[in-house]
Formats: sequence, structure tokens, C-alpha cells
Amino acid sequence: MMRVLILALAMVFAVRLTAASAETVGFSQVGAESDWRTAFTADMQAEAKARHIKMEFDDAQGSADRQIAAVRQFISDHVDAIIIAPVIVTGWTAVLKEAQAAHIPVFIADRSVDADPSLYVARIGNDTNLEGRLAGAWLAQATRGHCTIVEIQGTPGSAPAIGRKQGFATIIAQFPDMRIVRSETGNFTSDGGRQVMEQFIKSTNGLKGICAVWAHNDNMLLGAIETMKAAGLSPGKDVLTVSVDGVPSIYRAMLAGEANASVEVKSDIGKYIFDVVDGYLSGKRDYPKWVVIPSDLHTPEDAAQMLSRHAGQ
Ligand code: GZL
Repeated sequence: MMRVLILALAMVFAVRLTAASAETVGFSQVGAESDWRTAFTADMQAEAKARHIKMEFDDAQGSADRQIAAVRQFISDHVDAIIIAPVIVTGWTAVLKEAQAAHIPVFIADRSVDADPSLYVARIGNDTNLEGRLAGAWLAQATRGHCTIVEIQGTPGSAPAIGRKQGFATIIAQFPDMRIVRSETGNFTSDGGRQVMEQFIKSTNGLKGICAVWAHNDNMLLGAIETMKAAGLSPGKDVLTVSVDGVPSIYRAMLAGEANASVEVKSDIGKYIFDVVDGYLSGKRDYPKWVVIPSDLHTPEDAAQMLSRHAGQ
């Protein structure tokens, strides 16, 4: 009898060891504005399921106010941990203090926040300024430093729009004959990219003399490509393109000769995020404030290889 009891206790202990340290996690997601975002959401949901973690998920639909309300609900529900992918960088201090007062650890995922780092455990995400610099450097090399550019920005006040704009500008400032002559926001959506490109084409000189379109994400560029083709232009040939995300459709556009470069941002980062969450809840405390997810640039030369990695998407 005693042997049966010991065996049963050993099995229970083993299950606890393999089970995640978090039982329930609240995740406030930006929205579903782009292919990258929906891939990231799917990855997070799959990772939580694989770790037997219950995830309270809120799609903020691009609303910063809705995110704050969702985090307050997570606190009220006494979740074990809160993960936030923030729409914009500002407005986070008060609710992060409320989570801290409730002894619920917060983890920033993907985009960054402008808040005291002591208010969250760590951010697990990419370097958006680097992404802008990689895009600018590729364009400078592709045009030997001579290019008049139109820019399609991401969501105003979001970390990727701020970082990518700054990074790209830093590089092209080094080339006297590279300049951005038009810049509008497309809010990271395909429709937004279409509408901005329509504005550009209808403006006084249209795209006359424009050498390249720089878009803060692939979906806005893909919308702009559709608009340019409808206007009889040849994106990827008479107007170069460079963007960010590395979603499957941009590699298809590259293989069709309609896009030239994209900086890949990894969307399958749920494993890294939940490793930090589980580790912290298990007592690990030596996390850096920023766990950097690397980004790198891709062109038609490796588009087929990159597309094969996304098989099924
Ligand atoms: C990654 C992420 C950005 C993507 C866009 O930085 O925050 O938000 O580049 C998405 O596609 O809208």
C-alpha cells in the first residue's frame, strides 16, 4: 500500500514539474491589423495551449483605452501574470502601478512602452530602430545614395512607427541626395497603404521622380503595390520598395518582381515570451529589461527560401 502511495505522490510531483508555473495569463493584444499581428496572436495561443496555460485574451482593436481596461480586468480576475503588446508607447504608468500593487507581474511583448522599467519584468521584442536602419542602408546601397522617397508610416505613437522612422532617417541623412518628400500614416493596414498611395499618386506631381516607397510594414506596402499597378506603374521595377515584417505575401510579391526588400520581424516569439513568464513565476529573477528578438533583411534572392519556412500560411 505504501509503495502505491509513494508512486502516486511521485506522479503528482512530476506533473507539477512539467506543468507551467502560470495557471492563467492575461494577454492584451494590439489588434488584428496585419498579417504579422495575426500570426503572432496564433503563435501565442498555440504556445499557451502547449504549456497548459489558460489565456484570457483581449483584442484591443487598435484602442489604447481598451487595452487599459483589459489590463484592469486581468487584475480584477487575479491572473498569475499579464502580457501586454502595447498599441502605443504612452499612457501605461498608472495601470502598471495598479498591477504592481496587486503583485501581478507584467511582461511587455513585441512593441515597447514609455514607462519606468521597474513597473514590468521585461520586454521581449524586436529592435524597431534597427529595422529602419537596415531598410535605409539597403536602399542607399541599391540606389548608390541617390533616391527621392515616399514614406508610409505605421500607427502614430506606436513604438515601431517611431523607431522605424528614426532609424531610416538616421541612415539616409548620411546621403545628401536621399530624401523623403512625402510621409503619411497607413496605420499598418493594407487599406491604409492603398489610401496613402492613392493620395501620393493624385498629388500635384504624382510619383514623378519618386525612386522608392518605404513602408513601415509589409501590409501597407502590399496595399500600395495594388494601387500603383492599377495606376499603370511597375512597383519593384520603376519604383523600388522596402518594408518590414517578412510576411509570406511580401515574399510572393518579391518572386513576382513587385517588391524588392523586407526586414523580417519574427512573429513566432511565444516560446520566448512564455519562457520568461514561466521562469519568473518559478523564481528566476535575473532577466534583462529587454530580451531582444533579432530582425534581418531579405530580398528576392532568398524569398523562395523564406517562403518555404512559412509553408501553410
Ligand atoms: C512588430 C509589430 C508591428 C508590425 C506590424 O514591430 O509591432 O505591428 O511590424 C504590426 O505589422 O502592426
